[in-house]
Parts: sequence; C-alpha cells; structure tokens
Amino acid sequence: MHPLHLQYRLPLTVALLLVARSLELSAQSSAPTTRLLGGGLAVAVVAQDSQAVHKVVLDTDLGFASDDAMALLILLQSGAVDLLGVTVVTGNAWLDQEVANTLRLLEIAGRDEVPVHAGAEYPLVNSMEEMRLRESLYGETSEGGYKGAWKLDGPGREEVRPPDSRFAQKAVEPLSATEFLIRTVRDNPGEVVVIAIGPLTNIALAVSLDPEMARLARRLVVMGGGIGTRPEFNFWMDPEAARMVLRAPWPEIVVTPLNICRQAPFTREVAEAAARGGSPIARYFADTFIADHWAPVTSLMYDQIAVLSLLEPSVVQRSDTLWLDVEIDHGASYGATLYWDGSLEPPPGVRQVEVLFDLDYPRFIEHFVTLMTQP
Ligand SMILES: [Ca+2]
Repeated sequence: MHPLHLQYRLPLTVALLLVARSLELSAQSSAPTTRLLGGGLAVAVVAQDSQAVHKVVLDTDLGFASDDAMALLILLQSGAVDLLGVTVVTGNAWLDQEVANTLRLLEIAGRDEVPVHAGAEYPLVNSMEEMRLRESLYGETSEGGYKGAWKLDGPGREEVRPPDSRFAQKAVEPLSATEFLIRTVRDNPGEVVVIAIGPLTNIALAVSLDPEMARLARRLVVMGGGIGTRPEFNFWMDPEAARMVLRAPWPEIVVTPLNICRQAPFTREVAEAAARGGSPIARYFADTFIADHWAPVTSLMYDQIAVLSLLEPSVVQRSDTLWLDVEIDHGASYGATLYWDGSLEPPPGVRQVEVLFDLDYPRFIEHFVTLMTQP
C-alpha cells in the first residue's frame, strides 16, 4: 500500500488531535503564525524551526567597546537564539572588568535576565611573567603585538571601572563559569552550542572536570587561531587550554581564524549604520563608537563572524576541513596554530575541524546591521 493511503485511514479524532498538537507546537516555536496553513505543513515547519533555534552558551572576554560586545548583541537580537548564559574569562581585559562590562551591556540591551558567570582569572600554565621573559628572548610573540589584559600600561586586575557611566544593578551569578557550562550542557544533552570567543581556559577546565561534557554538546564554535599567521591572541594567551579544547570529543568544531577575520573591517560607516534609530542598542553604538571620544583605530569583526556564521552560514564563502592543534612548546611559537591538510599524517589525538576562510563581507554587514537595528 502507498504510505499516503495510511493518512486517509486515520480516525477523524486522531487526525484532529495531530493537527491540534502541531498547532500547539507551532505556537510554542518562533514560527510566525501565518505559517499555520494546515496540520501536515505545520509539522514540517516545526521540524525546521526546532533545528533553527540554537541553544547557546557564550564564553567571552568582553571589552565594553569590542567585537565581543557586538557578538553578544547579535545573539541577543537574533530570534533564532536561546541564550542560556554568558561565561567570562580573562582576555581582552581582566575578569572582573569583563564581568562588569557584560552585566552592563545586558542591562543596556534590556536583557539582564541572561545569567553571567565568572570563570578563570589566569590561564592554565601561561603567565604575564613568562610572556615577558619570552619576549625578552624572542621579541614580539603575539599577532600584532596585542596583549589584552596583559598590556604593560593597562589597569591592574583589581581595578574595575564603570563600563560607561555606571555599573549594572544586577550582580554576577554565584555559580562558576565551569560549573555552569557543565550543568547546562548536561541538562540539554545534544542541544547546546558552546561559542568560545576568548581564551579557552573556561572550556578547558569544563572538559577537564567532565570529559563527557564535550560529547554531550551539539557543537563548539571557536574564534581563534590563524593558518600561517603568528600566534593569534586567544590561543596565545592560553595555548594549553586551546590544545585541550580542540582535542576534546565535541560532535562538531567550527573555527573562525584570523584569516577570515582580516576580511571584515569594522568601519565608521558600519558603526553609523548600527547607530540608526532610537533603540538602546543604537544609542550604545552612537555613544561607544561615534561620540567625541571615537578614535579611528583599526578594528576587525573577529567575534561577530564566529557568531553570525552560525546563524547565517551563507556569509561564509569558503571553509575547509583541517586537522588543527596548538603549539605548547614554550618558545617563540608558543600558542601558534598547527595544521595538517591530510597530505601529512597529524600526531595522535589531533582532530579534524571546520575552518572558515572566506567571507561574503557585504552580506555579512547586511545581516549584522539588520540585526542591530531591528526592534
Ligand atoms: Ca573575544
């Protein structure tokens, strides 16, 4: 018998129940109600939408005026994201300052229900002191000389300033970032996308405490590394963590390296487009990037690519599958990205990841500005 014939044999009450259930499911999903054109169609739409809604934990080293901040705003503005929490790690700035920045940005965006969890203050092995010793021996060791929290004349670890005019009213959660990551992934097995856009210390601690955690996530998205570049900042600050995380058993790993980020300048024109309108996010762009204190520094949209390529894969024009690892010999190349394309056999334990290489910049900017300016 043709399978279609089975449908006609369903008792009327069962068929009505199925339609009612599918309508109920559709109403719970983010699908516009105009899509409810009938039971069968609604079921198909629900299946698509349940795949399209990403349960996300963002691990970040959030500077208030930074690519991390804009990456968080992308997640907040997207209807396809259920942001379960934000975990914070020292990187661009010290931990407590970044926690204050994250809480304040969420408050500005009217989304302070999203929990913020503080994580690692220091890398697993690397240290400022060792970095200075290495640089006295080898010269500059990081990409572009950028050192984030470790820059010589930067504020100290305990010096926390109001991110803009004030601190957020809400406080950080008592649970540590690592515990939150493990619990959240275990509570949603197979569903959570972990997006890591800072040094990978928090994620390394999580997979170290709970090795099954990586396997139970849905996907790991990393901004870090560079193919044929000097050590990229996130891998440079905590090379051992990056190595551990890239070797853990995530079902999928997608890496956004320097190579694609260099194709995405954050210009005054982009900032001005995002600042249109009177929304709190528009005001954030106006106050932070366009007001009098604006300095035309060269800036790339690193972390925004990692996040937006998950939500809008069409912004990526080319990616490749490579074996990826991180140099942990404490010499001049400490933190460099190691890669194999299959022509040479990689060492045991190194695994394949998807590496993003080329960006459709106009399309990327279009999606970015649309998200920033929507209500
Ligand atoms: Ca970052």
